[in-house]
Amino acid sequence: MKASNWKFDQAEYTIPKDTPVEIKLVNDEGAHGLQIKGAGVNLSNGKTSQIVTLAAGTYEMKCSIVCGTGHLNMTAKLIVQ
Ligand SMILES: [Cu+2]
Repeated sequence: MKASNWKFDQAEYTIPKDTPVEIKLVNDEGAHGLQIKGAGVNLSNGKTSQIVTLAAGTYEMKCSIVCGTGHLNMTAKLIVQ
């Protein structure tokens, strides 16, 4: 997942369920974090990746660092199927 001012590079990301997947955050521009609600993911402060195994569903992603005027627009969906 790539972040810039002020968006993620995709509106939706799809990963397979019940499979370990490495979630990686790349900041192309600015300083952003990534929080995935209900998935126990919070990438910020130098932590840039985490391996998760998730059940099927749709998870809300958002930037976890207050990064500027577009911060509240930094959302995306993680679809696990
Ligand atoms: Cu932000």
